[in-house]
Amino acid sequence: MLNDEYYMRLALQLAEKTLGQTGINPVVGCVIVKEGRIVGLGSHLQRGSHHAEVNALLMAGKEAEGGTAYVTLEPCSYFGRTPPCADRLVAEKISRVVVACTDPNPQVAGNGIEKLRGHGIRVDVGVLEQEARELNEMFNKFIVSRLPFVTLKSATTLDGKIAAKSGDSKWISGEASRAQVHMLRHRHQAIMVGVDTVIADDPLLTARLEVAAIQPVRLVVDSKLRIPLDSRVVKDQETKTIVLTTNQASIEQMLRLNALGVEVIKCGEGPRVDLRKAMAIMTEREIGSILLEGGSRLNGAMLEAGLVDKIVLFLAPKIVGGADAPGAFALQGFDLMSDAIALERVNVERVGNDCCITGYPRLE
Ligand code: AOF
Ligand code: ZN
Repeated sequence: MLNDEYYMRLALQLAEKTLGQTGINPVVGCVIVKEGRIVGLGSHLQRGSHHAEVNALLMAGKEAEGGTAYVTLEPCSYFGRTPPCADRLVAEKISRVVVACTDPNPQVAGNGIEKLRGHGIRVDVGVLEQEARELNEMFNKFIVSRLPFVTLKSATTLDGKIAAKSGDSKWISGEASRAQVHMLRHRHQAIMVGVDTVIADDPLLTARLEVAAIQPVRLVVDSKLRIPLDSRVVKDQETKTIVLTTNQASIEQMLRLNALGVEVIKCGEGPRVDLRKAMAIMTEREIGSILLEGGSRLNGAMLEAGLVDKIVLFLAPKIVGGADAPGAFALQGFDLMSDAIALERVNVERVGNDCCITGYPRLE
C-alpha cells in the first residue's frame, strides 16, 4: 500500500542528489501527486533559482489543482530571492501539503505552515522528519548561528597517526574511503588546511568524482605566509585559493601571492590566525560549510575553539608507529578522561577495509 512515506522518500532523494550545489541554501525536494499519479517533481537546484515547490508546480501545470504536495522542508513564507512558495501552492490550488520538517530559518519557522492552513489547506508535518533534518544539517546550523558548519575529516592508522615518522602519508585509507572524501569536498563550499599540510603534502584540494564535481574554495591557514609560491594550491586555477593570515605577515609576500591570483585575508594581530574571526569572514562571504582536512595543529585549534560541528574519521587497519609520527588532533590535552571532547550521535560504518566513524563534538 502506498503511503505518505513513499512519496516523501522520493522527495528526499531529489533533495539529496543536489547536496553541494545550493550554496548557503538548503537542499529541498518536492513531489506532487494527484489521483494516484505523480504529476510533478522538483528540486531547488541553485540559490536564486526556483524553489523545489515551484519547479514541481511548473511540471504539474493544471494538474496541480486538487493535488497533494510532498515537500522535504516547510514551504517558505516570505519574499527572498524568490516569492513565497506557500502563496504559490495556494494560488495553484493544491489541496494538501505534506511536510517532512519545519524550516529553522527565523524568517520562516512555522509561518509557511500557518499561512497554508490559514487558506484552508490541510498540512501534515513530520513525515520522515529526522532524515529531512539531517540532510540539511549544514544549512540548519548556518541559518541560525550565522557561522559556517565545519566538518573535520581525517584518516588515521589504528594507532591514530596521520603520517609515518618520515612524514609519508600516501595512503592511509583505502580507495573507497578516498572516493567518499571527494564526495565530501563536493558537498562543502570550502576546504580548509593548515600551511604545514601544504608544505608537507602539496595537495591539490579539488573534488574529483567520476562525474563532474563542484570545486570548493581552498582556504589555507598560514599566520606567517610560509606558503610556497610553487605549491599546487597556488598554481592550480581550477578553483580559488584564499590564504588566512595575520597582521604579522609580510606585505611583499602578500603582494606576490596576490599577483598569482591568491587572495590573502588578515584575521587578527597574530601570532596565530584568529579562527573565530576567520569563520565570521567566511560567513560574510556566504560560505556556510567548510571541510577541515588538517593537519594536527589546525584540527586541534579548531576543536579547542569549539568551531568543529562534525567529525568524520576514516580508521585504516594498519599500525605505523613512531613516537614522533603526527596524530590527527594536536591538543594541549586534558588531565582527566572525563574532560575529553566527547562525540554524540556516533555512527560507525565499514568502507572497504576501513572503518568510518562520524559524530558531533559536544559543544559546552
Ligand atoms: C522552500 N523551498 O526549495 C527552498 C527553501 O532567498 P532565497 O530564494 O534564496 O530563499 C532562501 C530561503 O528559503 C532559505 O534560507 C530557506 O529558508 C528557504 N528555502 N524554501 O520553500 C525551497 N530552498
Ligand atoms: Zn520557497
